[in-house]
Amino acid sequence: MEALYTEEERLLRNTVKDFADSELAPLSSQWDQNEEFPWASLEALKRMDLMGMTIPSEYGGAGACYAEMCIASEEIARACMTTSTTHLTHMSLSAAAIQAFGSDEQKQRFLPAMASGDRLGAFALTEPSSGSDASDMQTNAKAVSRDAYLLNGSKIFITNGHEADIMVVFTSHDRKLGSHGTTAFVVEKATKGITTRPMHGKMGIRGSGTAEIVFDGCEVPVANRLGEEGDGFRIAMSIIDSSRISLATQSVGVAQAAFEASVAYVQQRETFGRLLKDRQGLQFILADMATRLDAARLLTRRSAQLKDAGLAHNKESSMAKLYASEAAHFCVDKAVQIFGGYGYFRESLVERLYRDQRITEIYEGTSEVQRIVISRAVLREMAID
Ligand code: COS
Repeated sequence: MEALYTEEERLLRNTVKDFADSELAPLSSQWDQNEEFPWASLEALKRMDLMGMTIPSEYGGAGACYAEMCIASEEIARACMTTSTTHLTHMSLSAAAIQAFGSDEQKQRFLPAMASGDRLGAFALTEPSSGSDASDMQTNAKAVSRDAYLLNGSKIFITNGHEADIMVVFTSHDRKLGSHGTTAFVVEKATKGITTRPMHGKMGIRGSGTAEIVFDGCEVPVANRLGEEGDGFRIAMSIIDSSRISLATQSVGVAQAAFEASVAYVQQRETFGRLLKDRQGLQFILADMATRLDAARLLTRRSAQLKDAGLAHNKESSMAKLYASEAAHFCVDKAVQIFGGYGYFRESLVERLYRDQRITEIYEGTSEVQRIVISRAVLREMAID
């Protein structure tokens, strides 16, 4: 696998890996145990210029391509899933939506502070009654003058929702129009009429912020609308298409962490007078973990390369996200099994990885939604008529 990377990519991996091991990993347990937002980790990412990695250099970012982003993001997730979730929501959802669909004026206004990490982003799509069925939004945007809209409604499970300064918010102006009645806005947290309520008690990625957001007569200028009225769902779906690549890479990162812990453990732990590594049953498990990990990484890299080449990648990013999250599930589950009782306690790394992994099969489209996307694409491509 390493041989498939260029010299620059290997250098990038080594640099981010060393950084993540020394600055992110030591804090990861603290964020988890205290349900504490990872501000110090974000400061470290800012110092490394990673907050705006994929934002073009003209807006203050590093201008990295998706293949490079995958390499860096895998290392961040390997070290700390809480930090990874916070970082990817900011960069691959929120900033990415402004980057792809904002006017030049909007990009100049919002992206530089997001690229530096001085202003954190969120992406508010999910609502209490619309998760997988994302176009069925109830948050209403009503044009009240030529210059402004009033937003009313609520969003739920929004990552960075309480902490973010800038939110990309999806609304409906006419529910009868379904996905064509949706509109996206960039909403600044300081705007009147916004209340955020942190949601506590998650199983994993416990330090990441998750919030409910209520819009109560929140006035947003027309100048903050992304695209035209009616473009909202298309914007959301197209950004999520790319962001699923980031999520796949995050899954590879958490799987890699579980794999490395397992490989180290079987070389130290003895049962019945022999090291675990000498037992074929354990060797077969490691072989399956290694194979699924590489397959997940390759699918992810392919979708990133398609994205970088400007080619369609809707099916391929769903495949990468689906496969990588399920491969990660397999790896963390086997890791806990290999560690036995030691893997079942809070102080064990694999216990946290087991909890942190689970969300990768749920957010940014459940595994079931990925299967819908893939099967629709396959049937379209292979239609007989
Ligand atoms: N890119 C651009 N446009 C897209 C698109 C995409 N990936 N997917 C759909 N669209 C467009 C379609 O072309 C269609 O437009 P027209 O009516 O003009 O033809 C419109 O959006 C509606 O598409 P479709 O009918 O396929 O939408 P569905 O309601 O059937 O929903 C799924 C499709 C389930 C795939 C979608 O709702 C989804 O991905 N849901 C999960 C959302 C999610 O990830 N939520 C988690 C949020 S955490 S950030």
